[in-house]
Amino acid sequence: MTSTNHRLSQILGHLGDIYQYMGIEERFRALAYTKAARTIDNLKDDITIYIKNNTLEDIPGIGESIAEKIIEFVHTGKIRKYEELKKKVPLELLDLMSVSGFGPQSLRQIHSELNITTRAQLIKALEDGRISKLKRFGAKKVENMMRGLKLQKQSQERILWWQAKEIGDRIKAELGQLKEVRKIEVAGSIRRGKETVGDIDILVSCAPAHRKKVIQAFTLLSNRKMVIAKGETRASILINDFDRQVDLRVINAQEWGAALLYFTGSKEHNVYLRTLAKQEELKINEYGVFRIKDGHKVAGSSEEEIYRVFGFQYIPPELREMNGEFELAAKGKIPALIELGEMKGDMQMHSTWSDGAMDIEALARHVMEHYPYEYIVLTDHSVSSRIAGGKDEKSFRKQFVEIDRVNQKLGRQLIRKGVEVDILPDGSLDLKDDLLVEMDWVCASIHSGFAHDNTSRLVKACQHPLVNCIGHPSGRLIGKREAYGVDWKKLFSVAARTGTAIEINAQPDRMDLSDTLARQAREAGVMLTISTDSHSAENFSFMKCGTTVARRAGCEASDVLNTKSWKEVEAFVKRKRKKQNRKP
Ligand code: DGT
Ligand code: CA
Ligand code: CA
Ligand code: ZN
Repeated sequence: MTSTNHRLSQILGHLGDIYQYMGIEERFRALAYTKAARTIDNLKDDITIYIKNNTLEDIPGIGESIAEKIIEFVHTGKIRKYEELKKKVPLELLDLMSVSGFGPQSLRQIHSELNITTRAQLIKALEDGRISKLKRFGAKKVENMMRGLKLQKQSQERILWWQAKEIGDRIKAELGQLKEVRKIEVAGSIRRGKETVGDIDILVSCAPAHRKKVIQAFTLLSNRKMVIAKGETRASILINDFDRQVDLRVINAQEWGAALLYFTGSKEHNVYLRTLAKQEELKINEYGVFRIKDGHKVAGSSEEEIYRVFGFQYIPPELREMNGEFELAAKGKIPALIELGEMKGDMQMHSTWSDGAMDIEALARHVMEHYPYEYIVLTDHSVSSRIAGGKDEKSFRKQFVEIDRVNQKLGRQLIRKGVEVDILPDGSLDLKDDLLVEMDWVCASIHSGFAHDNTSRLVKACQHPLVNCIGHPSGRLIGKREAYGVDWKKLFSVAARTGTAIEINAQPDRMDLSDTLARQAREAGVMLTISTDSHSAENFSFMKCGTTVARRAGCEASDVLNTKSWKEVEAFVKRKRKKQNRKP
């Protein structure tokens, strides 16, 4: 429906860019197309309705010439002028026009004199000195261009959710100190818990008279690098952390729910709500929900209220990805998503015995002081993880004695005996069964052979009666290392059948299982664990990262083993040993 508007708006926007590229003689046309693109993207009704009613030219900014193009697009799916022009310009370079050091004139010269059409060719020509030989391209300009390119690349990259969340929380705390700020929230992909984040979105409500002051304070935040834009109700800055962009929107208190819903997204989730609204003769935007016929406001102050208007249960931000959430909400079947406070233990961590930074006693005391856990499982590495200081059977037996000593000193059975045992290339384990059988919890992981499909190794590990969990199952490191190949369907079915848990590793660059895989695992009946894989004191706080992944996977507490008491963990271990006919 609005997808026609969207596609049309994109093409008109590209035309605007092309005219801008063509230079100063075309500047009015450039402006007209850019504006028309924006207008059409914000239209409530499908553009075809305007054509039918012959009201195209009533839309502000749509003159005769653009109206013709629109009609052509709706009838033929194309705009001939666009097809023609896009053959003449280096399309891939057009989004560089706004980057410092570039600009239409420079790009045209580079294109016509060096026949460069792609970003890669451009970088090469900058590096091998061809560009600095062009007229009007001095060393200083070239340097500026290089810097511009680097910055643009950085801003295009995405950062980890955890990093973005820290930035968002910091800004929320700093700006929230302003007494004029009534409510403040971090919205966008951070609020939804997406594993990587593009930019940071902050929403503030305040009295209209205080907007100016709030926006001023935002542009003066302690970690700002530069101000990108500043208006009456919004502003954007770049901050020093990862050169990230932060967008601020300032709204009135009675618009809070509508604005929060809008700026939390996802875009697809919002678009669907808009479609529904239209069917019910309503209009939804960042200011509220309104009756179309008389403009009467039906809802807007809270998200709950807005969902209710459409007959939906409240949908938590982590589920707003057009992933079946509306079907569930309509039936009142949104899961009671797992909460951080429901975690009763942490089941993967490393001490100085392998590659951790804290000795066992310090680690235990840190946990006791900061976390309400009933248990933690110490899982140092096994022998073949040499770089990680992996230990042999003798060392683990010594460690058992140390664990007993610390527990006794603490006066409670906080620390449980575990291991992160290596799964060897043939799928066998790195430690003998007669040691593993004495462990309270055995987590098995792959630390080698990342280039292969590892399904058979993981399946074999699951079939081992003494393996209770598969650690960081995909092996990915976000932005650094791809996951190895795994037939997930097969693995999940074997894990469910054998009573083997699968880990959601809560390290921010792992999030492994990912949200999508964790969802599949849950649906296959696999018991999950969420563990921080802590190597130092601060790492324990990553649990929040893990519960966020689980929430996005639709998990309730009952889907995650370490929301349960240690007694139930023991029962889980016993069941598998018994089933696989190997008693301790
Ligand atoms: P990101 O920043 O790439 O990680 O992802 P988001 O989801 O934070 O996206 P962003 O920052 O572009 O926009 C924040 C929210 O604002 C987005 O989730 C939904 C809403 N939004 C932005 N642009 C549009 C739009 O054109 N239409 C609709 N319906 N919503 C939008
Ligand atoms: Ca964002
Ligand atoms: Ca944004
Ligand atoms: Zn590991």
